Amino acid sequence: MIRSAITVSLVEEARGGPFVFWDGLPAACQRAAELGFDAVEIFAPGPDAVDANELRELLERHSLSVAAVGTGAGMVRHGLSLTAGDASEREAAKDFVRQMIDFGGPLGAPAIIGSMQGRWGGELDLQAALNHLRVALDELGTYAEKYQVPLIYEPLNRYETNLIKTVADGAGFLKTLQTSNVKLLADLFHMNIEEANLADALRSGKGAIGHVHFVDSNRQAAGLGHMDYGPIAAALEEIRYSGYLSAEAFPIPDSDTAAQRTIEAFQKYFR
Ligand code: LER
Ligand code: MN
Repeated sequence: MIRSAITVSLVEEARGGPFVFWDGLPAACQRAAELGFDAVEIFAPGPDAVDANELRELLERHSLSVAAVGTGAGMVRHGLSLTAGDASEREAAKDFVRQMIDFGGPLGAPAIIGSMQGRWGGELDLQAALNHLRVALDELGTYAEKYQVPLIYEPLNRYETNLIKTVADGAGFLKTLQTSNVKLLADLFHMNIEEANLADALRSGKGAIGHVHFVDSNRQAAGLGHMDYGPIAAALEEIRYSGYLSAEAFPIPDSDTAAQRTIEAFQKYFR
């Protein structure tokens, strides 16, 4: 069964970014539970930003799970990238992700590689960057096995990466890995820019999609743009997707309205 999740950012530097809740985990968990979400997705500044016991207590109190943890703070805060030209920088990026896997793993939450994938350019050509990415995903995907969670890799739109931008290319790339523990994140906002047809793209990711960012065409909450969710819901059902639809959207006009609209759209199309 597809489950609902909503993002909370604890990263001040990311203000203005596409996360629904911004006022700390206790408030986010309380509101997410009141609205009927199954889980929260946490964008944290680092692996030690959240006290694990306090988080467990909050999750238990509100009967919530953690859908995933973002790793983008490695880029936003520390300028790290898994495809940096410099080997020691790539190692530092992998260390950061490993620590985020150690944060989410015990909670059953996979880590997401989004902006940490970086881009090619300058001294680094596309093939070299893809090789760095392949090595990193193989290493980190294998590392995540000890928590029995996958590693989630997210194709991004052309303005955020020049590596892999579509679900089909992402699925093809995952087939070149040694590990089978890396799954794709299908972010409907990125897909709306890059894919010719969103439903067909989701079908091309059959068996490879492990997480979905649920959002509208304009990166506002589902229902506030012009995304056609009917064919998307049909495609996800057809490929038997059973992970989270996680709201990664701007808090427009405000967090609470974005959260309410999201859960309404979720219930309309996926229940
Ligand atoms: C970035 O645009 C994005 O979609 C995030 O999920 C990646 O960190
Ligand atoms: Mn995303």
